[in-house]
Amino acid sequence: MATKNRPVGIRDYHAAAGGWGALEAVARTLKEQQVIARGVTALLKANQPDGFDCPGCAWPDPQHTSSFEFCENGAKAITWESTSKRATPDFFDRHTVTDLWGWTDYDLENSGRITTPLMYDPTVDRYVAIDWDSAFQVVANALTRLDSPDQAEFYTSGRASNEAAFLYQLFARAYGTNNFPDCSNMCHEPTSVGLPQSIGVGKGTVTLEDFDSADAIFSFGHNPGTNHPRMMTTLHEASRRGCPIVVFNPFKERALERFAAPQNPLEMATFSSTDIASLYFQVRAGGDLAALKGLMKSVLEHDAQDIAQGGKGHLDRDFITEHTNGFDQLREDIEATSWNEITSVSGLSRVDLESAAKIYIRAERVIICYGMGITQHSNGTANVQQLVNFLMLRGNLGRTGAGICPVRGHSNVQGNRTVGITEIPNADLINGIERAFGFRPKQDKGHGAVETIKAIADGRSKALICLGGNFAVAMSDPNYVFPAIRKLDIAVHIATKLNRSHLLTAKTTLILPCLGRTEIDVQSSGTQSLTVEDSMSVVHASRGFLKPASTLLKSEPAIVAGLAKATLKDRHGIDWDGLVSNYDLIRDKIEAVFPIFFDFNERVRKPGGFRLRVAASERVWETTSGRAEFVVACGIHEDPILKDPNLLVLTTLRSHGQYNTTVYNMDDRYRGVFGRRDVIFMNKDDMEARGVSEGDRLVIESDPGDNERKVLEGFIAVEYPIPRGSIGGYYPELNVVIPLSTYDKRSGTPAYKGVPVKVRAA
Ligand SMILES: Nc1nc2c(c(=O)[nH]1)N[C@H]1C(S)=C(S)[C@@H](COP(=O)(O)OP(=O)(O)OC[C@H]3O[C@@H](n4cnc5c(=O)[nH]c(N)nc54)[C@H](O)[C@@H]3O)O[C@H]1N2
Ligand SMILES: Nc1nc2c(c(=O)[nH]1)N[C@H]1C(S)=C(S)[C@@H](COP(=O)(O)OP(=O)(O)OC[C@H]3O[C@@H](n4cnc5c(=O)[nH]c(N)nc54)[C@H](O)[C@@H]3O)O[C@H]1N2
Ligand SMILES: [Mo]
Repeated sequence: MATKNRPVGIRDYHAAAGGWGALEAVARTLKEQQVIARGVTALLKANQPDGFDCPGCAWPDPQHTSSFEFCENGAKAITWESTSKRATPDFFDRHTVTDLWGWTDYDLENSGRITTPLMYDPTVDRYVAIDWDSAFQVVANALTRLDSPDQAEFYTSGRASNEAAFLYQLFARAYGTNNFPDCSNMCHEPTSVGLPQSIGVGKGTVTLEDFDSADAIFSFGHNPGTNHPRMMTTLHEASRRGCPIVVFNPFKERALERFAAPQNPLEMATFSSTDIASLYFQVRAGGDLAALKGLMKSVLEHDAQDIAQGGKGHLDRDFITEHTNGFDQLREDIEATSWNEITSVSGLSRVDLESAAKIYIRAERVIICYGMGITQHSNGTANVQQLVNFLMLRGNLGRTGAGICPVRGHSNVQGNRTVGITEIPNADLINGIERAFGFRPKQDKGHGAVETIKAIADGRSKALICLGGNFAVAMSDPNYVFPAIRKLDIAVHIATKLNRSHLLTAKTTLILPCLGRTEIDVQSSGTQSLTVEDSMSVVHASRGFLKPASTLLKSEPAIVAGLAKATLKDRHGIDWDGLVSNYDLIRDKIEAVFPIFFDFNERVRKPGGFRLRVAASERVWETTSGRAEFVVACGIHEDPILKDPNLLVLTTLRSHGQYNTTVYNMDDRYRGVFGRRDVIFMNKDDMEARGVSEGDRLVIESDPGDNERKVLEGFIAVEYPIPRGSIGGYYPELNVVIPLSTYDKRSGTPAYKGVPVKVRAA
């Protein structure tokens, strides 16, 4: 490979992840965003006891009391927010919305922080400044005019604090709808749907301390070197103490292979690094269910052998008998699945799967971590439940050093759910609101993300309010989504920076600019703290300290309260102004609705905050049966390629230089891609079979089975060591070939990582 001529910007990258490359990247970001002074002080306050919660990811901090934990991509997220660039009314005066539409996503956000409320004026095709009261009134009028509250959609992106999210769901429920599409619908919804059925709670069962005593860690479909860099500290430590780490991922992600910890002086001084994965299995995209059945089959076979030889076997029979249902059905299903099916769909050999199963059996305590590689498939929920089944064979739940660890996305996406952002309210939520506020919200099921888009496209929904995010760009199938959004009566975006969703103007369109995590939030009782919940159910305070980007910004809770007050007047007697004057009062109400938050204000003031109870961590199963359930996924996920060898399975990924739809720069350092994103990673043999050479322009076409072709032209082929049958490229660019109909029917999560496509040279 070394001597080959590669396309512009494509190189082999040999260094370990982390290390000096990461430090250099931070210095560059700081410079580009002109924030040297502001940014550096901000970095020092990230995840400190008296500081703010890093908006980068939801990985927990050791007690939230440690010294600054270096994180390249956390640093990017913070500097991106604390930039000195501003998108002022003057900026919007200079650029029409039609002009801005032609800009790249990078350039849109790079225009800087929005400084004042804006309303779209179609006569001049521009956003113009509007005062807050008028803005609230415009929204209130539009919402009041709808025939039914169910014609409105309330989207949430997972950055909102518990306080903002709680007020937001209270507003929508008091207004009269359960339409809560949220980023979780595109992310860990299979976790929120799958885990409750299996173990009675939709959250992970492990704590950060459990990683110190795990004997093996299995990692499925997540890329922590880029998306959860602080998790690398945990994996680095585990690896150094000899804990095997077994990875299932179609891509050889560099940080999972080897990592140099920037806080390790020896590794930095000697340019050395630590090997992370002890076994790395390049499973085919969409092959995890098969791989998991292979692992379980191997465990059951070893168990039977051991018993035949007079041993005690390898299953935790006490756990299975005492705590679970459905083991016999699981065993039948696994026995009925042939090794032939398992190996052809997973792309892994029986020997490989057996070697991983041996590590599993030898370990007394096992943790499984997983991310989008598991959830974003049309069988995402079944995938999650097979992870649980695998763990339960040896009782790896609810004890020290063992358990399930969904690695969450947005920094407070889990907290948003906990405080009521859900389109499927349960009785506890409804009863809690009635108890605390004296009115009973309705309990019918509202819209998730996919249903929202369909309702808007059909004209059933007419208003869209977005608490953060870039909904239209994050969804699959923009050619369907974009025109739909433009048909709305009203679209409202509570945001920090300009993005493409804001340019999809409706009859009325508003942008309401808010404070970011890093900024001081002063209300009438004084400076406020917010709270967030991390991936391990720890709730802690977050307090910004930078001067706000503009004096006209309001906090998210204040904006939500403003909208609610203008719309609802004094309906249900909720004192919106009072709640916002002092966030302790919002927290009192959170506690009143959700008793799990008892003594909220007191407990959250302790350094490090507190962990919400997760019953499954104590082997208490809040399922309908009161037991943990082995949920069988019959058969193996249908493999499109086995039906039509011309098809490939497309998976979409985040580069190292992006945060979801926010593109910080055009580089994906660890994968050796620089200055471009128009790439499709392909296996050499798949390229040859199609007569494609590296650098060739491609045509990618998905086949949703209806008459609407989804096509993308012009991206280049990059030869990459991934399994045959799998191809990969970047999100959100590739959303154009993902049909809206390709999603997990149980959770509604789009199958962003399992799209059957045809590929040819242009
Ligand atoms: N810097 C940064 N941090 C982030 C984000 C960001 O964009 N940038 N996004 C945040 C959000 S919202 C989220 S949800 C998380 C996302 O974090 P991750 O879950 O890590 O998300 P992805 O990068 O989409 O993909 C993860 C991995 O799945 C692998 N994969 C793809 N298909 C398959 C498959 O079929 N099976 C298996 N086993 N693996 C597969 C890919 O190769 C990739 O390594 O990160 C959060 N943190
Ligand atoms: N093909 C493909 N599509 C995907 C995925 C994939 O892996 N592949 N991943 C999916 C996943 S996991 C997710 S979570 C979604 C992400 O979907 P979203 O959460 O909707 O998208 P983001 O890109 O995180 O939103 C970025 C915008 O949030 C706003 N913002 C930033 N900070 C703040 C803040 O503090 N407050 C407010 N109010 N606004 C703020 C800014 O205006 C910024 O432009 O995308 C999904 N889409
Ligand atoms: Mo996410």
